[in-house]
Amino acid sequence: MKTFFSEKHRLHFPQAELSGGEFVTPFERPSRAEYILNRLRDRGFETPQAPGDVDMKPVLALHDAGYIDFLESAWEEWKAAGFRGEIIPTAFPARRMQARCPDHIDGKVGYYALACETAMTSGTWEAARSSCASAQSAQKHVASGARSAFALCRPPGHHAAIDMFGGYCFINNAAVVAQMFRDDGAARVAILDVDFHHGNGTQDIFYDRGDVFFASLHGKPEDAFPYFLGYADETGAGGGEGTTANYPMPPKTPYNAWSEALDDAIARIGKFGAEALVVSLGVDAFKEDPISFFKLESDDFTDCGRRIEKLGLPTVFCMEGGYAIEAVGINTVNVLEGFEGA
Ligand code: SP5
Ligand code: ZN
Repeated sequence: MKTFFSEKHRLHFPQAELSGGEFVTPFERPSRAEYILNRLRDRGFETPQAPGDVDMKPVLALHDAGYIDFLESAWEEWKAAGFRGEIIPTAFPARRMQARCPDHIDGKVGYYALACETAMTSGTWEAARSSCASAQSAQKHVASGARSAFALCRPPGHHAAIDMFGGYCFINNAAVVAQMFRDDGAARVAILDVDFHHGNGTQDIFYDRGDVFFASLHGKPEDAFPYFLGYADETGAGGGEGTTANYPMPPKTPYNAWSEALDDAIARIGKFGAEALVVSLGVDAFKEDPISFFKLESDDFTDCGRRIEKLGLPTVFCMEGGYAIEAVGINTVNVLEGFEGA
């Protein structure tokens, strides 16, 4: 399986994440990519290929134009306002307030944010674009006949909604890949999100669309970020009724329970008649993940990859989360090896 990866991910490295009332070094940090690259090399995978330029057309087909403009100009506006730190939202359009975008950058940031753990810096936008470019090159590789490809995306994407960033995400890479498969003629596409966190952004983007099935396995919203989406009774709306499937699970969920949800999601994707599959590949369901609460072991990720392969679909893996830094490479590559028949 070929890997697509851009060194430009390094341009996104905020110093701070607000966590438990403290500023800590972000869990989503550049060294995550190094661990994954090292493991790919150690296991004999092909040398990763740099992506081509990002194509903004499918990005703008899914994300709000004002949101994309905001991401592009946020850093300059933040500096021009005289702020000295990294971009961190502090005020939000909470209940019974106006959902109108302010002019001042401090207000705009809150308008377009879903959470405030995710800081933006001078290089964030370029890194986000390069991450999406890796996903797009992986899609093109599969669309031209490869069975599968791995987009080593950083920053990740699945929390990025139509018009919101947060959860370490800015552009929804997996959603863009799904849209590109549709544009290439696949009548139906599925996205399987195995990251520990609910893929609220992906769900938001496709909630009323019947052509893209979205399934997410995640920590239940009562107990886990992003807290405000991902309940089992969210099943889609309008033409998308029945094409969203959520599998919220409680603290300490082990692989036997998690894999039952996985099998159900896989069966639903098969019945849906998907012609291509996008996997939002987070490995934060791992038992040692510092911000998550499932109990998967490293070998379970191999088994997960095997089960996904049984769908028999052209598949693009997009990297999402996974913060147990020493194991992130092992767990990620285990999924890919399981898919390839290990
Ligand atoms: C892509 C992805 O995995 N994003 C995850 C974003 C999670 N952000 C907030 C996490 C808050 C967890 N706080 C628990 C701290 C336990 N030490
Ligand atoms: Zn996650």
